Amino acid sequence: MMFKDTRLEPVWEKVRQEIRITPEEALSLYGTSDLLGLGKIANSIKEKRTGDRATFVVNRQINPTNLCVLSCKFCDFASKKGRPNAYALSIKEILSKCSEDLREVHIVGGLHHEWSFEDYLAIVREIHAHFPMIQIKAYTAVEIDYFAKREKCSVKEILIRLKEAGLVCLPGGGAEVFSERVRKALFPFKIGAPRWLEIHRTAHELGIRSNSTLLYGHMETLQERVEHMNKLRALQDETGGFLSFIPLAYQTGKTNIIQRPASAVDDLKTMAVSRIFLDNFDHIKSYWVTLGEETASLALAFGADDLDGTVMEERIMHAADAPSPVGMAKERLERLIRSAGRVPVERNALYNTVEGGFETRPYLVPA
Ligand code: V47
Repeated sequence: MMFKDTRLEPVWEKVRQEIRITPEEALSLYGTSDLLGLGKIANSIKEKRTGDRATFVVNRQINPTNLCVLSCKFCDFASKKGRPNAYALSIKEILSKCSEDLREVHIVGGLHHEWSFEDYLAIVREIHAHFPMIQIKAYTAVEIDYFAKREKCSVKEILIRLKEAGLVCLPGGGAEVFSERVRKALFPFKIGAPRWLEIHRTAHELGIRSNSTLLYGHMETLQERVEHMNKLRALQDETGGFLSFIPLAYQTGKTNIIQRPASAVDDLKTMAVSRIFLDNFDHIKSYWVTLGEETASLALAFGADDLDGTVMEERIMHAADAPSPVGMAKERLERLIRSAGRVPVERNALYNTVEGGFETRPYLVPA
């Protein structure tokens, strides 16, 4: 492989020999002017793992409530009691959003001041009872922490009860960026890195897989992004329980934290750096909701192997004025994947393919 920026050569050599790169090398990749060279390295890793395929899932996001006891400065979604946009869905309303064609429901929402853990648990139990064919991905580590504190019990107990009710994996939200500096400035009352990682470690120990995210493009530094990925890589070395990494481009909304969203160059670099750095992650997700369709499609040549899903009713990013659609028909997702020169493959929440094709490696619960 030839590079315009010869500084990419040592990284390419390591990738070829399957030697992991250091955080310093990951940080230096952000400094390259050879965007396409960086993309080629990430793409070679992606293609070695999953060839020309790109997966997607027929899923639906359900945000049961936007009422939230937290007041994170970066969030446009959360609301308070009495505000005109505040809402809380009933179980009946939630069930009416589910249908048998779904392979996954993705449930995340606010920390409701009046709901008990039993209320949140009932959502999982009822969906599972009525739609046993749908895999349920529900509640971020932030919610799990809230349930454990409200119930005065351990995270392990909460997760066991959720698993019994039908939960198969945790979404990756709530991680934001693992930086105490940013946490103090933007989300001081939300859990930090140690608790987020502890909750995911506990989930993995119980055989509950999970995703991971990085919220970027606000006030974090590039070094903080890499430190974040480094913490995820270390936990993945321990447990192997993460299914995917999802870089979430911050939607500027009305919070006035930053005036402009990250550039497409930054989006693609972040995608590529994560694919190269996170050598122990099977999947890197290009989330079209935050990237927009064009960048999300380009990202499939910069290391991403998955375009997430039909989503149907996205509320969190759209509360922050995300310009992407709120959902996408399956056919449109497939077209988007084909337009990127990839072969669309439908998957479920656990990344098993729906019709033949490849299987993800089996996950063994650590002893
Ligand atoms: O934790 C909040 C982020 C996350 C904004 O696991 C914002 O498969 C951008 O985690 N602009 C929730 N991001 C969403 C999430 C997610 C999404 C898709 C798939 C999966 C998965 C997980 O959204 C929050 C926060 O980091 N967020 N506000 C915003 N204005």
